[in-house]
Amino acid sequence: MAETKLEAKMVEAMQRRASVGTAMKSFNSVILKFPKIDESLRNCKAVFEQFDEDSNGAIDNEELKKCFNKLQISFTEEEISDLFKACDFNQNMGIKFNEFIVLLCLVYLLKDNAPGHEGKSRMGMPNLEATFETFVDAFVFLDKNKDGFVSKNEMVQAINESGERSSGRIAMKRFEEMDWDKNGSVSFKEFLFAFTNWVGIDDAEDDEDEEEGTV
Ligand SMILES: [Ca+2]
Ligand SMILES: [Ca+2]
Ligand SMILES: [Ca+2]
Repeated sequence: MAETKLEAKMVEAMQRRASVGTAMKSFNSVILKFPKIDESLRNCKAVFEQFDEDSNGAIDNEELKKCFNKLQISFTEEEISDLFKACDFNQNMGIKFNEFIVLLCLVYLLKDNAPGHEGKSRMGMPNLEATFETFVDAFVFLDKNKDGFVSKNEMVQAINESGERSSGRIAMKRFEEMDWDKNGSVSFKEFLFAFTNWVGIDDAEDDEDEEEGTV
């Protein structure tokens, strides 16, 4: 089901991570972590601003390369460009703040296979990495059959376990919010985009549509 090389790598990394297991016990325990996640992501804004060198509210390919250098993330040009395309959701050639969070979290997941990294900071941002770990953990919790995607049934199952009376309806609604391309399954990337919405990260830049191309 993976469409690109990058997506295939992400599924692989997720499955590897899933074999370790999850600390999540219920969907509610995920929700309880929202306030802390929110705080941590707000701190991420400072990182974003630091790498948005021309302060235009988006990180372009060059800025991203410098960012990776600084964070000592050794990805090939092709990988960086693939990541950029994968996270530049509205394809306006720039990574907005919420897209940046998704991108960093994907990097976090992909770096999981680096040998000898257990228990060490992968990116030099321990607080943020703890939040990313929560995202990964939550996804592993939802992906019961460990195929690297969350299906509608898996979502319903997870929310049913939480014992909410209206859980079926909530689960469907959550699932539809997450399944951005409406292909019936939720990838980790889609999950992350949904999460950044749920915890209330808005980039408050909806009104600056046609600014690309200005030099
Ligand atoms: Ca910029
Ligand atoms: Ca699954
Ligand atoms: Ca999907």
